[in-house]
Amino acid sequence: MSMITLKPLAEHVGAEVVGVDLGHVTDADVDVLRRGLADYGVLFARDQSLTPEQHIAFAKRWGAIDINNYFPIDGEYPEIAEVKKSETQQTNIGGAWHTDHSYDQIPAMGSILLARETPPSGGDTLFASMTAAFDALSEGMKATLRTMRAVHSADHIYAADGIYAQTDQADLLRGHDLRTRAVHPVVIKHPETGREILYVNPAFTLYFDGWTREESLPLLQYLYQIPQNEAFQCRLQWAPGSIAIWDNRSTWHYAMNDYHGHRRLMHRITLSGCELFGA
Ligand SMILES: O=C(O)CCC(=O)C(=O)O
Ligand SMILES: [Fe+2]
Repeated sequence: MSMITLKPLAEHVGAEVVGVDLGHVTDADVDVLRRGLADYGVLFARDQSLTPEQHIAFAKRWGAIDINNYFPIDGEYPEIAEVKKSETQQTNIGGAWHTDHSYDQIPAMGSILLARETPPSGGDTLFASMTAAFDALSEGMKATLRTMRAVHSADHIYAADGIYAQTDQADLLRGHDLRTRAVHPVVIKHPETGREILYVNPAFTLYFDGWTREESLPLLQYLYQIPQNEAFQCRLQWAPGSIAIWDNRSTWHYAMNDYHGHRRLMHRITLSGCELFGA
């Protein structure tokens, strides 16, 4: 028996987890959370004063841990990546709509992000349901997209000549010499629920397989504006000790960069995933 209650945060995505100390979860709690993550795409809990060891132990209840190749790692705990912005930095991490790790052939399942230091206001994270975005399309568009694949990469973001290299996050990030490329179905089936998901994102999707970038962009842009409708989103407002667990297959996220002059430090553990298949 688990004492956990899940309270939906919005119509299509997100639930707040109440009645749990994530530092001491039972197997029954983990089952409820696993089902909740599949149903809601992102789970959010407040006031979880986990130590780094407890954060890692909780992550291991979900499966294996991926080490992100780009984010700075907390020296003592290689499993924990730091997502941070100082008082003097202008650029944040994740400040545009994206799905983590779609540039990997076996993308990370999700992440467990724990807020350590938060600004007095701002610094929220938005999540969008890519299941709801797919459901909103016409049957004709759905059928066409089911036949397509898309090419993803992170090189234009993280490489030595990529976007972050031009910013004040450049010195913190690693992996400038890595090269990534992955091809995934445009419509994937969620490995647990079987629900269909629109699996392209503005950060890492380059073009449709077999199409040019120029040919791909108009359709990609059409698809991208759908989850940007607030009706498909939820918003997480952080305080130290808030924690989010998200599913990278069924959601996009966006870290707001509206707290210049203040520090924000998050600890992220990335959860390993599986290969993604179409319908
Ligand atoms: O800082 C955040 O709220 C999220 C940053 C992000 O995109 C990530 O950790 O994957
Ligand atoms: Fe992200």
